[in-house]
Amino acid sequence: MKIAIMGAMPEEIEPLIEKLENVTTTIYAKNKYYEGTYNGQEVVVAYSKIGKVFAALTATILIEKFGCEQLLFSGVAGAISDDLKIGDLIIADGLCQHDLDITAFGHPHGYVPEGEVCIASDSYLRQIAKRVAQRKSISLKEGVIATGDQFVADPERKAWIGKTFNADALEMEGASVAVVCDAFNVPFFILRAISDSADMDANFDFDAFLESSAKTSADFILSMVEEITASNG
Ligand code: OS5
Repeated sequence: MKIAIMGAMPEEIEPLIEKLENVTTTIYAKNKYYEGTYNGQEVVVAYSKIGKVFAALTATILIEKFGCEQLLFSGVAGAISDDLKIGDLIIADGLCQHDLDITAFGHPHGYVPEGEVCIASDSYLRQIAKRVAQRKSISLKEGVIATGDQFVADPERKAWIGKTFNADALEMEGASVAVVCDAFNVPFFILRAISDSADMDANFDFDAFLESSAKTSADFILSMVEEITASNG
């Protein structure tokens, strides 16, 4: 079984690539895919580029071209919940699109006909994450992550997203990965480490903490791959 690990930005996958063995690379549809092994487990790693469209493209290719049967996303996010501080980890139990709006037709925010507002991530993979967190005494928050094609650096927009979707964190790719994996019936998991608080200081904090938070997330994902391998063995 091959596991896909994706991020959106180079910084989000570099700590993963460094740990791979037997690496080969393929350029496909203007992106680079790293096939290799970690702890004996076959993995395919890629960053999509920023935003929902690029993320959907990469998730589709990981599944349809590379044959991945599980997908783990690793990256950073802006915090909504006051509980979340820079460097903290959050796993998504559900993902929604905060910028999807056909409310003019009487539908709720984030909803399109034949879709759903919130897509649930795989419960088995969440259990794996909780086991890893317990073993390593890492605190893990679980909650809704809201996705949109917008870097949020505005307290009002942040508060609206939090209230409308009951969201704890926000980013720009997770829900589109969820849509793709749900459509192909591929179990998926979205992990984010907080890089900023999506408010006035967001740009500054993002630049300062992208690398360290991306590494925190990537290290946790690698521990999950070890746990998945052990569970399958
Ligand atoms: O992937 C985008 C979403 N990520 C999560 C995130 C987030 N999302 C929304 N609002 C927030 N407050 C968030 N905090 C964390 C992070 C990422 C945000 S977009 C950052 C763009 C930064 C950038 N722009 N140019 N470069 C970097 C340099 C560059 C130049 C050429 C090629 C590649 C990079």
